[in-house]
Amino acid sequence: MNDKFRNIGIIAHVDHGKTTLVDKLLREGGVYRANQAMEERAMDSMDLEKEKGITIKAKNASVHWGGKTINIVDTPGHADFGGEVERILGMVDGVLLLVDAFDGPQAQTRFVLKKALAQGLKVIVVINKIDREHADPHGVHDKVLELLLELHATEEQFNAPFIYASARDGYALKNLDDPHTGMTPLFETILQHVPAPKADPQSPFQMLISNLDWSDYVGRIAIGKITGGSIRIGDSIVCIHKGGRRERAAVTKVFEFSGLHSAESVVGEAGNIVGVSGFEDLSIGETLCDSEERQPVPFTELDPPTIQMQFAVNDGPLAGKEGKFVTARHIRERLYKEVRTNISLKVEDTEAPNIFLVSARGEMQIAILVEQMRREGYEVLVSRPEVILRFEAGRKLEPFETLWVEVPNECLGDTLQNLAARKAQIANMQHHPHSVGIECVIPTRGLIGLETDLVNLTSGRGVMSHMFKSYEPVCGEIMTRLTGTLVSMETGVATAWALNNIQERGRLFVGPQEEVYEGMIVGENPRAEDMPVNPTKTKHLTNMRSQGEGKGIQLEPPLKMSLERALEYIAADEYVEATPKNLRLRKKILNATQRKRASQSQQTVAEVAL
Ligand SMILES: Nc1nc2c(ncn2[C@@H]2O[C@H](COP(=O)(O)OP(=O)(O)OP(=O)(O)O)[C@@H](O)[C@H]2O)c(=O)[nH]1
Ligand SMILES: [Mg+2]
Repeated sequence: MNDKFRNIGIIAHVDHGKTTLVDKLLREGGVYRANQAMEERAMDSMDLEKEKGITIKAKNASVHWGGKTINIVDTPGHADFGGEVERILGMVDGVLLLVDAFDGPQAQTRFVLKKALAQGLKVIVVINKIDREHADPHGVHDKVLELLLELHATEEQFNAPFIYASARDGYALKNLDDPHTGMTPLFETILQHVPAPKADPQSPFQMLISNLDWSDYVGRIAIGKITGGSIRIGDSIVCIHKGGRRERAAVTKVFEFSGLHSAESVVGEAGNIVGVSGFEDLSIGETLCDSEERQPVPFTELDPPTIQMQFAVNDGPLAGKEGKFVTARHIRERLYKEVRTNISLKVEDTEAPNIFLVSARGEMQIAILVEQMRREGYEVLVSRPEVILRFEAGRKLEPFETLWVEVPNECLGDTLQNLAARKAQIANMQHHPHSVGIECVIPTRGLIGLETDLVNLTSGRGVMSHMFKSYEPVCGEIMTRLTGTLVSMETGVATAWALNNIQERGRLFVGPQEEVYEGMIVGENPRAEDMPVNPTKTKHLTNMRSQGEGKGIQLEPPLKMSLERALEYIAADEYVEATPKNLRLRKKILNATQRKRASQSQQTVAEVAL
């Protein structure tokens, strides 16, 4: 035991206020000088996190309170990033489970709580956002107890302390009618209930790698909790790699967390969460220790990915115009680099040297990776997400999820119809005064595009959350897109005149003066088939051309999809072309004749595209 430290993880469903709570803990933990401006949601430091307003990566911070160092790990709440939560649980000794005082426990509340209980971690329940209108902290308290029962919490875990908080307004309470005294009640509860880390300063050095970081000065940094002994610069230590290979190296730097940043430290002490540099080639889940003779620290395997997509080299006519990194080697290196830190992703080579398979928890996780790659100057083609099938005893199995949807009463009919088309089986319906809660079991395939449909069906008032359930026999076809496409048959520049004619056939995705190419999807055909069109056509000029011709054309603004929307929109024989400045949709096979031949032949389109 090392009583100087407390290590906690902050876990919850998306948007229940984790990062906002960390802001207030940092402020009261003395991270900011009295008059220093405080950034909102300071832990969401990545550009994409700021833009999207969600946490994507788990991150460490640290504060001092009551004579102790409290290491805090903020985690993402979106289901696609569940792997980030799983991997950090080995680093902490307790968790703050945040639950929105109005929404109550949601799908990801259940997922993260289940994982924390399984690790035997101490739980403190924080019912947050009690300032919200219609907040029901008592009702939510009962629902959390029900959830703990359902998840087979031990008696000790069931007797978890409850704190009521408004992270936004900066107070936490042990009882709802207590006076507001900032975050003190929460700090006190943490010190009382989260045990000091079980780590003996006298035993040999040992640390499980729970996170990786990179610094231009020292290279790769392994982050984790020291579960035994201590470490200093110059110490000669061993990494037990996956598969058992032992590698020895000297420690070049030791870091510890201080506020939002990490700072160099003379010694890494037992029980503290630290960063260690000295090894180049490390993965999360590996063990650092003092000697080759030791056994690795057990690492809990993560839930497997359920969907996969192809990442292919951009071979379209506009390839390489914007991106710096466009070759198969570039893309391959970038993907394999990603999986070293993003361990719930998997990358595989395929038989085609220019195509890689990336597996993930959900399309959002892949969309974030593609977005990051675009910003770094990569160009890549991405296919539609497909679920990962399994074969057992001669049967074909696919992943299913439990889905919770809450919609306003008047949208119930349309929502049920949409769910039925996605092969959802309704398990339970709960009628509230103005809304209905639907619980159902749905194939993961059926979730693709559901969020967009729900926004449209309920004018943004519906909420949904889902959680992987099990692999079951495949349940038949799901039609996800009922429309066809308008496909360009020429390469060139789109003209207003041509687009004006095309827009009579369907919805446009491109505007005048945009570059198009043969096989590029330039619009949506309301009918289910693909229709060839020529967006580059110009009006045949005659000598008799009257004044004003070509003017007065009114084009509808083209539909520009977000990356996530585009990924769920495309069909199996299509790609999203992602470049630093553009997102285009295209057919995998660009040439019309070849495409026709491929779809007629016995082989699947996918195979021919390889
Ligand atoms: N009314 C109210 N809003 C809050 C409170 N705490 C957070 N919020 C708001 O809830 C939204 C989400 O807050 P975040 O702190 O980003 O939530 P999060 O749990 O970190 O979200 P993810 O990391 O994406 O899962 C923001 O708009 C916050 O301002 C609170 O106590 N009361
Ligand atoms: Mg957050």
